Amino acid sequence: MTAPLKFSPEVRAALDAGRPVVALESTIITHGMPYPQNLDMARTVETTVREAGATPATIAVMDGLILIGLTDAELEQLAQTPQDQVMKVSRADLAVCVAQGRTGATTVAATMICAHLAGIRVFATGGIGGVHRGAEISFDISADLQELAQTPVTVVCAGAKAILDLPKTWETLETLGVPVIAYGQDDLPAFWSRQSGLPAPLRMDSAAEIAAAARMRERLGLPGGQLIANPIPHDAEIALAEITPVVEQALREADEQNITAKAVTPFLLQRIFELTDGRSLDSNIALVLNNARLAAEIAAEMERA
Ligand code: PSU
Ligand code: MN
Repeated sequence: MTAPLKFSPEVRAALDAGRPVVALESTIITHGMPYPQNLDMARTVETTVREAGATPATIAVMDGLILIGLTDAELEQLAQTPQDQVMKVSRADLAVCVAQGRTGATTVAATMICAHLAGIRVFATGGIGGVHRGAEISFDISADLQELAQTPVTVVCAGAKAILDLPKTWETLETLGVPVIAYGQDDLPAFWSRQSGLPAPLRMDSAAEIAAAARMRERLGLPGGQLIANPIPHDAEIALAEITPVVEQALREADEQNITAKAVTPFLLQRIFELTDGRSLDSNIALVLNNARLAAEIAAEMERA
């Protein structure tokens, strides 16, 4: 029996013809941004991928099927569904969500699984999940990290958010054998900020190098993907010194209100949005578009070889 995938005609045609395809996640739409900016972002990121010469494949679960590429009506429906009515689907939830015919938005981990099932090798997002601050007590470590260790998809992000424990996140990826590659600079970027103050373990300056490294992993029989950390564009960044106190306030509030598990990231993102008068969202959208462009270039390089 094969996986219950439903391809949009656009994605099916691109894959059949060997044209570059870029996977996109849906948790960022339902749990990462408010409506209507989330819908606008989801549409713009698809347009950006097309303009960069690749085909976008937004991934989500609906009606017992894994959708690889959404129609505009499906995108709109997902973007409008309140957070508490759509499942946030990670590796642990994927089979249950599909089997029960529920609506689910896929995280980085689940999107990687679905992309791989669909034969898509490159995926653009904003930020990955990671090791949460206080993980030594809560044990809250995103399944995204383990997924990168086992599923062969190259994920383009803008680093991890400072809501996480960044050093522990990068250390964990190293332990899991995941190449963390800064794009075009020596430092790891930190989502809203170009610099984190942490040196990147690896650096690359072109999409061709990134595609070549992915191919070499395959030849060497190494499982898992690669994480590309692409710095936010200069004009959209919020300096680390400016965003850090905001993040710390949001973290204190989450603690006071006993927010835990899957609710942590959505709560923090919403509070940081409010505390920055929406600037964090503008930055978030800019970096997603920037990642979509790079992912499209990488996807094209992968098809070339
Ligand atoms: N980080 C962000 N924005 C997001 C997410 C993470 O900056 O929207 C989402 C992604 O879908 C990611 C998920 O895969 O949250 C991680 O959730 P958790 O920490 O519960 O694994
Ligand atoms: Mn978690």
